[in-house]
Order: sequence, then structure tokens, then C-alpha cells
Amino acid sequence: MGYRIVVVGATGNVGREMLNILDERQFPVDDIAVLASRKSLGTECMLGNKTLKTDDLDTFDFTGWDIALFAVGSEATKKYAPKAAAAGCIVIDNSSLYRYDPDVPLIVPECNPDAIEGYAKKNIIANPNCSTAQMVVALKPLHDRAKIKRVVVSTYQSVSGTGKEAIDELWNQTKGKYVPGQEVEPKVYTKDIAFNVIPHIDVFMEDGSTKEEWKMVAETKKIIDKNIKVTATCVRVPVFVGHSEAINIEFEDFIDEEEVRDILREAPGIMVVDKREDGGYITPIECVGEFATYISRIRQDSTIENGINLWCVSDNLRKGAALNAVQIAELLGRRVLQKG
Ligand code: 11C
Repeated sequence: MGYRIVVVGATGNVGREMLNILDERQFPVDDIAVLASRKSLGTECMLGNKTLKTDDLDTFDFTGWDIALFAVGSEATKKYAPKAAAAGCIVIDNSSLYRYDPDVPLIVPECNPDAIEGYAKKNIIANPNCSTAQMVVALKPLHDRAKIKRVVVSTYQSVSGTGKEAIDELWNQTKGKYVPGQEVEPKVYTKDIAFNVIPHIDVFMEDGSTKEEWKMVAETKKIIDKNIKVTATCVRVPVFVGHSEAINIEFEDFIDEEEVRDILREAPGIMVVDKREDGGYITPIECVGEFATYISRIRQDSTIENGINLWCVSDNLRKGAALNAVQIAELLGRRVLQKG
């Protein structure tokens, strides 16, 4: 016996990946509904080789459905997630709406699986921001060994984090640089994204940081430990899929780079590729379509007492969104619903 699953926002980049991942991981699906807003109705979706017709999110009745994977913006989530939850369908939400709500667990199954018990307060579980998800998978096993004091992270985030229009803008603007008369002005971003980098993701906060940077701080604290200090600089780069992060970690106790490598090799969700030679590291192109978070360039930071530097790359549509949501559904299945 399997589950009755709803995918909300099934025609978007993350929604489609959710369907791919349910199929790839052979999640026990008995029945599936794929929902979209009215303007996307009629668009077909695939679950393996099965074609699915989209239903209207606005009129859908969530009664009798087990889990709803939400991959829509905060506005639509605000309107429909409480409706699904009240109907007894457990919501796993990919938007930022509920992440900081003390009555909603924010879960990365490799890091804080026990937090799942808190789902019942609102019948909602939150999925973290993509740049946080891949970072905490790497930080948690190291924190368990040597207690992390402070993290300094710089991100190199792909345009798929923004959405389909941003993928088109990068593609068309890149072509336009070579074809006279086809130049494309920035519309999704504030500056050219082709052949450029933009140190600005999400809105600006009062202290000069951006909301994306704030999310990495707040979410790391909620998922791993409120005492970890995080400072982030988040940058958009002309890459279609795959976020990269240069992470500097300061520990309370000494930990040697060899031990870091060994711990991460054994850690769930991580692949260490770290050869200290030309090409002996992972770049975003190589992580596309993969489940793992890749760690390379592990080395001691000799400028501080207990410091380590590393490079972390992951498919932002997968571990950063759809995969983590499906892993939460698997966890719910194992720990709570126990049907599969
Ligand atoms: C980006 N991290 O790369 C964002 C996308 O809070 O879920 C995901 C935003 C979020 O632009």
C-alpha cells in the first residue's frame, strides 16, 4: 500500500523535478494529482512514462490525500497550504513562508530527522532554501565532531534558482552578445547576467545584507544549532543549474583536514571528490541531475586556530528543493504514516 500524493506547482522547474524524483526513488505512489494555476492548466506532466493532466489548484479538494508537495511561491502557498493542512493532507512546503515559524519544522533529513515529530502542530513541514540545504548537509557531521563556531560562506548561485524566465534571460542575453540587433536588456535581473556576476539575490535588508544571505543564517541556526554564527555573501552567476559555495569553517576544537575528509566521506548525502590536481574537484555542470552534495578542495585554514576551507556543489533544483522535499516525504512515511 502506497500514498496519495499531490504536487502543487507541478509545471514549474521544481514541480517537474519532484515528479522525476518520486519516480527515480520509486516512492510508493498509489495515486497522484498534479495541480497548477489556471494559466498553466492543460500542460501535461510526466511521472516516469505516465502522462498526467493538471488539475486546477483553486478548486482542488485535498481531503483524503496523504501528502502535498508544494512548489509555488509564498503568495499561493499562503492561500492553499492551510486549506490542504486543514483537510488532513500533510504539506511539505518549498517556499520560505513557514520556514521561520516556531510551530513548523524545517527539515533536512540528513541533519535533523527527529524534528519531523513537530509536523502535527500545523500539518506543515518546511523545506529550506537551496543554498542552505547543501551547506548544512556538509556542516552537520563536522559540527557533531568538533563544534562549529563560525561559518563564512560565499555562494555562486545558478539562474534556475530564480526560475524559468531567468534561464531564458541568460540564454537569450548570451546569444544577443554575439548577434548584432539581438541584444537583450536585463529584465529579471538588475544587471546583465551573461558574462557577469551579480552580488544580489532576493531583496535588501536594513543592515545591507540581502534576504538570501539572511536565510542562510537563520535556517542554519534552526536546522543545526542556534549558536553557530554564519556570515554569507550570495552571488548570482551565469550558470543554468547547480549552486556552488566556498565555505570557511571555524571550529571550537581542532580538527585536521584528513579527519574532515574521512567524516564527509562517511556522511549521508555527500560525495567527496578532492584530488588536489587539475580537474580533481566538482563543478556545477557535473552535479546536474545528481542526488549528492559534492565536496572538494578540503584544506586547513592556517590563518585561524581551528579552521577548514572547502568547496561545496549541488543541484539546486534537487537537494536544494525537490529531492529534499521527497526525502522529507520518505521520512514521514517511515516515521509517521507508515503505509509504504
Ligand atoms: C535562488 N535560493 O537561488 C534562491 C531560490 O527561498 O526558496 C529559492 C528561494 C527560496 O534564487
